[in-house]
Amino acid sequence: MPAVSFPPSLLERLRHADRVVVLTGAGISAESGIPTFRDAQTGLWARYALEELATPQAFQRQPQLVWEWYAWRRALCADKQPNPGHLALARLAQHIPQLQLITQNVDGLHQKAGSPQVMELHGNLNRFKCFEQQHPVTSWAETGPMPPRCPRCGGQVRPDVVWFGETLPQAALAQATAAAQRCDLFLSVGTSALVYPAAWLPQLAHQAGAWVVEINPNPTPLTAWADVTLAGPAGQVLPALLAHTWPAA
Ligand code: BV8
Repeated sequence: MPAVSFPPSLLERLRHADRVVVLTGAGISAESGIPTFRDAQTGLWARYALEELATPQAFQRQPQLVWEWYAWRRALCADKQPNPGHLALARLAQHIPQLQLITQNVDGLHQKAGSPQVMELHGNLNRFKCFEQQHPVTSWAETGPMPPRCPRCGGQVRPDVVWFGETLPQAALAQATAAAQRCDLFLSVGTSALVYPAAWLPQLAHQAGAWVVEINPNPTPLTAWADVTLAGPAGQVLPALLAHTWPAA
């Protein structure tokens, strides 16, 4: 991958930015060894469409299959570590006190990297609730039926993630929308910008006059209108961006 060059205007803008929003997607976890969403269907799960696994209807139809898919993903993520891209965003928060880090990811790697504030738009693989009443569930007998049963209402336990066709956590979405509409700079990192409403956020920022910067080795629907496109892997581009912006740090 050729080295990415940083326009001096971007470095200047980042150096003096007050309000920066970063939206991350599965691509920022790729260098940690976690398959991205669209190639997550490797191996055992290749024969299922995402819509057969990541929807409430799929869970109601085949609760054990969906439960096992998420158990497989949890196991896949359990030993993965933040990569230099996650770590660079944790350092960015030290330079930009009002940084808003919004993630579509459910792997918890931004928190592991030390980012002080992480807005999880799509939930977290390691949080659970019951399907029927949304009761938080933290433990269950591993020997019992899968999915486990809610100790409060007997409902089936599911991962606390947002499935396709489900609305996002309203408070997080409202906070993310407000941040996008008033930021100076919006970084879209490692996302295909295909899933809504998250994919609206860079558009809102652009309409409000912010500079939109895309960090992705591949083109996406953003590439055509982003102010700057840094075509490279986040684990290389983000550390280099910080090093060029704050060389003495
Ligand atoms: C909603 C959690 C209101 C679960 C996820 C019809 C009916 C109902 C809804 C819709 C509909 N049509 C459209 C919609 C809306 C739908 C949607 O957007 N569908 C898409 C497919 C068109 N959205 C919803 O349903 C949302 N809810 O709208 O509610 C509503 C309700 C009812 C009816 C109507 C409306 C809920 C969406 C959330 C779904 N949950 N995840 C789980 O993880 O199992 S989505 C999942 O995919 C991710 O969380 C992520 O958000 C999303 C996109 O994935 P990305 O993160 O972008 O990853 P992807 O693999 O796509 O791309 C990776 C990128 O990384 C690539 O570009 C690659 O080039 C790049 N990359 C690779 N390596 C690197 C890299 N970049 C940097 N560095 C690298 N090293």
